[in-house]
Amino acid sequence: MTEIQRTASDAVYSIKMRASKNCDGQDIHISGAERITGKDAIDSCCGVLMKRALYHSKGEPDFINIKVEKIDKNEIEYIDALPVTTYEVSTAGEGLLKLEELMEKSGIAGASRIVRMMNLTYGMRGAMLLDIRSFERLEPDSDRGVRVTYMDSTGSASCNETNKNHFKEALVLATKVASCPGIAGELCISDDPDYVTGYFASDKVGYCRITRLKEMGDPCGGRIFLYDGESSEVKECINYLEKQKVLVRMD
Ligand code: WAQ
Ligand code: MG
Repeated sequence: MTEIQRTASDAVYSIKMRASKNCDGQDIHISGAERITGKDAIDSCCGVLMKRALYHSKGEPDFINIKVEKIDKNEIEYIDALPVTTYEVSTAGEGLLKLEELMEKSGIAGASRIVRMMNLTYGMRGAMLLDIRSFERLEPDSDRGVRVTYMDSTGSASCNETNKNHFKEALVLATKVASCPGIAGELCISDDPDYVTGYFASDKVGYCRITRLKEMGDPCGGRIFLYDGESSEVKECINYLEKQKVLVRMD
């Protein structure tokens, strides 16, 4: 018998995809996504992520990278998803006011100034990390920002969703970010031109979806993580956001 022996393996892998396009010599980000999965689902996950990269509303990529990395199961932290509330608004202006209101409710001062800083996040691959005591930006590289990785939801092992589930992926990210020591909250507007729902999330108010934060067709968007901690602990905070393996329980 020449049949390859397939043994069940409980090894766990991180799979990351990013896609970009060259515009006048500049590398423009198109799409990025990741999964944490078992060995037997690597194949299908890669296929799904590849399709996502190729058929994105931001355009056709010139460069696609899929990285598969074995990770230590014992390093994974399990966290319950933040509770979700949805606020229906009819205009982007109304949505931005709701965003400010939720920040104030979370005890964050200077909400309107923070919302205006969303303009500076356009084109970044990661998020702005903003010190809400000094209004200083804390990202080591302000063009790239801080990119949260090594996260997924439990039970997504089959990887069978080809279309991006904006809500589910954002809830995973927001839950990881809110669980990070020193983070007081997060603002997010999608940079996908056809996705206008955004959110504010914090430990205090949970994950608050706001149904309109920009106009349809607008390619702007970004994320700001609000840091309220000691400057000596910023490194640790960034390390958690970038490296800690997290699986978010959803049901
Ligand atoms: N880490 C840090 N920042 C990120 C990451 C990450 N892993 N992924 C994206 N960003 C930043 C980057 O600047 C993007 O331009 C911006 O966030 C928006 O990313 O409940 O789709 O992936 O329905 O376009 C919100 C869902 C969807 C609301 C958000 O964001 C809902 C979304 P996108
Ligand atoms: Mg996007």
